Amino acid sequence: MSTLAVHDHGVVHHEEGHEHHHKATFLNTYVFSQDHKMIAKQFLVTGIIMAFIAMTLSLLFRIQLAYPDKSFPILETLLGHFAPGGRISPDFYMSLVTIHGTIMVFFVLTAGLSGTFANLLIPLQIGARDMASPFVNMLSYWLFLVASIIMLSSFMVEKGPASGGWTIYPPLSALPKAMPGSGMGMTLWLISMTLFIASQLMGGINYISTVLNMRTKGMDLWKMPLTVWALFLTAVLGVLSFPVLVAGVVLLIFDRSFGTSFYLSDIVLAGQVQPYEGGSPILFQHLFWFLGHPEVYIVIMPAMGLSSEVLSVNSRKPIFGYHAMVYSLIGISVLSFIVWGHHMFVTGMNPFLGGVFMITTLIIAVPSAVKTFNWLATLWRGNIRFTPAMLFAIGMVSFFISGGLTGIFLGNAALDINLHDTYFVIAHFHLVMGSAAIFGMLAGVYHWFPKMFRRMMDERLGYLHFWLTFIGAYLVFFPMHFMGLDGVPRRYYAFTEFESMKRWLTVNVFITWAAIMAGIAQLAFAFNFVHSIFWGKKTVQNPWNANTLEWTAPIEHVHGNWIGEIPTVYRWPYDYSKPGHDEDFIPQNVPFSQTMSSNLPHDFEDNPGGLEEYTKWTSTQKANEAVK
Ligand code: HEM
Ligand SMILES: [Cu+2]
Repeated sequence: MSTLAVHDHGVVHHEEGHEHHHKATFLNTYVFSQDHKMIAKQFLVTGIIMAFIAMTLSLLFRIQLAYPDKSFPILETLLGHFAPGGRISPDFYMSLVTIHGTIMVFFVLTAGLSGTFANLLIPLQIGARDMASPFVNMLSYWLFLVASIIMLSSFMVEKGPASGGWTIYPPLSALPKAMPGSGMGMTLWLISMTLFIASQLMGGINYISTVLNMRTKGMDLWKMPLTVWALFLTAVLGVLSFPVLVAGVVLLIFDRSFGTSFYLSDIVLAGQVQPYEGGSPILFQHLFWFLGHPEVYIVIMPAMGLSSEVLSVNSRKPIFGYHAMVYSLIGISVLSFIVWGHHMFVTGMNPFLGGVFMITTLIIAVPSAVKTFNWLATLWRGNIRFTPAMLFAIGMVSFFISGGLTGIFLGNAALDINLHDTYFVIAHFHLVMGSAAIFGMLAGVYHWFPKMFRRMMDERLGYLHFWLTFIGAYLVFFPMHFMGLDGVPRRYYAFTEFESMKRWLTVNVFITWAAIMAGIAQLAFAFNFVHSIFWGKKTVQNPWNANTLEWTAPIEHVHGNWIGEIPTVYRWPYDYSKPGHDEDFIPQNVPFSQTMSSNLPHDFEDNPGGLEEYTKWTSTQKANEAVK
């Protein structure tokens, strides 16, 4: 093996020489690191902290829903004027819902999920020494952190954080005096999101250029693991759709502060006719959902990629329908841009236009079903290892099916007009997004923990975490379908004001207690995560016997990922349980001359010599069989 390290930026120098130009201080190792592996960990830890905060907010408003008439003095002690007399104030309730949704969707499932795994896996799985621009990559994390801090700081302003829901529709968001959450809190929301989007773009452009330009020898697009495909297409979606939200947000800032009227018209506030003319709040909805719909795929596609990988590794089987998996990701990506109108069926859009959006929306069910079918076929007759990561990946599939099915109902305009803004929608997106995407992320955390922290997580705590969360999530979200069908609206502070909804009180109490149980289960995860970083069992280099390149890199993290040469790739990543091979896995960097098994004949395309060798090899195999 060569002692020379060739960096992708073209600098050639001795391996031991790394320290002389990057002195390893605490600050540049843990804080201002430009190493993608460290940035991945930063995204992960920040994402987990944000997830716990958002979860706590949801438990607070669930308590309000379960006990709408009771007061809890402790709430006043904790929240001060946001909970006078121990009851959460209606305005603060709206803020809680808003910030819970915003943090979960953007800060946890977008930044926490993609930021962690795109950073960790893209360079390691395609055989690159780092991102295309490690410096911009570092900036991406820092902007994310600043955005998170600004979002949380809105709890410190007097009138509280933004309210009106994570979609921040005008006019509530555009008129600073409309409600408490339209004031300073909303301004902070807008600033935070603008920085957040800048962070996403920096990250996304880096991921895209890294995948396109920095793959190692032999790693053609059709040899990339599905994780890389999914993270790559996610980045494309983000780069194409987030700028539209920035545009929407900037116009909103203009309306709020500079007297324009992009979104305001015919507004009467406290009996006073407001001077705004022209403009339309519906314009904001178009801009928002042009991001908003692709956004739901920005959160689910990385989860799909991670789960595909975990399912294949732990079934000890090639992923079923690799090409179909990639094409369905591409199909979903393209389609996700032409369906945003399904969030706007009730805005009074022309029914013909509604019909067009309905058809495009329902077509997404096709690639979604292809993926589901392929996951199940991968599991079918596999030699399954039920590691915690595997359970979470199976859980992801389960939630994707049960949440996706209700999408088909909602996609029909005639049904959606009744179901819009009810608990049915809450049930739908918490199953697909709140549960499936989180489970995919957790599958990723359990599976790649040894790669990140060089130690194993505790399995028993992992099983405890899985079962309590899996059962808890169904107990919380399944009953909501029935509430929604009965017409219970979302974002109501005291639904018992209405006689017809009183009968749902016991169900709300049940859901709240299930949510508290699921919340407590997350402490098992938090403990396991922190404890294992320091005291977990030390890992071996390839603990899961997986094929992808990250497991060929040394356990100790080195700058540039591999000591000496970067591995060359000869085969696709799913050569599991191949006849004619001693072990049940063949890593991507094992040449065909060492073992002729491959599941993918096209591995021999562009390699006529290889195909010839393979044919020769199979005929000798056959001859041997005949002799036996
Ligand atoms: C077969 C696929 C799907 C279809 C046909 C579908 C359809 C729909 C429709 C029509 C709505 C609007 C409901 C309303 O507001 O009245 C909706 C809402 C939503 N969907 Fe889906 N969906 C699908 C998959 C997904 C996936 C995979 C995710 C996330 C990973 C997702 C996340 C959401 C979210 C977050 C909302 C609510 C947005 C809000 O108003 O706050 N959906 N879906
Ligand atoms: Cu949508």
